[in-house]
Amino acid sequence: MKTALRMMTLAAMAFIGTTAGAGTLSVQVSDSSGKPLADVVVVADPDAGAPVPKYLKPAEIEQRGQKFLPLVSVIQTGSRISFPNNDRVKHHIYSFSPAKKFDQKLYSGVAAAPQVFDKAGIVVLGCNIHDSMIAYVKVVDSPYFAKTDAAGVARIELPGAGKYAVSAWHYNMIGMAGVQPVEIKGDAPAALSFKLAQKPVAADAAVVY
Ligand SMILES: [Cu+2]
Repeated sequence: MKTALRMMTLAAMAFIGTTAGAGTLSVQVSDSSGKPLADVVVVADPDAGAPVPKYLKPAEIEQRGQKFLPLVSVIQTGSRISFPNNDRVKHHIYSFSPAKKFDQKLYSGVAAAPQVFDKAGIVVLGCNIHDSMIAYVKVVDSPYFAKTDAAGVARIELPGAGKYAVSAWHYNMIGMAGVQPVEIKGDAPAALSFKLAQKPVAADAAVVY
C-alpha cells in the first residue's frame, strides 16, 4: 500500500514536472455532413512501450428527471462510478455489457454502491423501470482522453513528446473510425480531425420525455 502510494505520488510529480513541456492535442469531430458532433469520446493511447500512468478519478452518473446525467462518460480502467438518484422515483440500474455486468436493485438517494469498472470497453446502462433511460460509459486503458464539446472539439493535455494513437467513438456512429497517429514534439500543439458517419436517428429517440 505504502509503495503503491509512493508510486502514485511519483507519477503525479512526474506529471506535474512535465506539464511545462506538455503538448495540447485538439481534435475536431464532425458527422459526414461536417456538422460538429458533441459527446464524442477521444482517446490518445501512448505508443507501445511508453508508460501508461493511472490517474483514477471517481466519476458520477446521477439520475435526474428520469435521465442519466451525463449521457456519455469516459473513465480510465479501474475507476469507480457512483450513481446518486436525485429523483423522487426509484431507479433500478443494470448493464448487460461484457465489459461490466451489474444490477443495482431499486433504490433512491445515494444508496447505490459505487461500481468499479475494471475492464476496457463500452458499457451501456439502462433502468429496469424506465425504458427510455440510457447512458454510455467508455472505459479506456489510457489516462489521456476527453469528450467533445458542443463545437465538436476535444482537448487532451499530453505529457510532453511522444507518439500516440488517437481514436474517436460516438454511441451513434456507424462502424469504427480509423485510428490516427500523432506525434507530440516539445510543447507544440497538435491537431487532428475525425468524421464519424451517424446512424439515422431512430423514431424512438425523438420522443420528448
Ligand atoms: Cu428509472
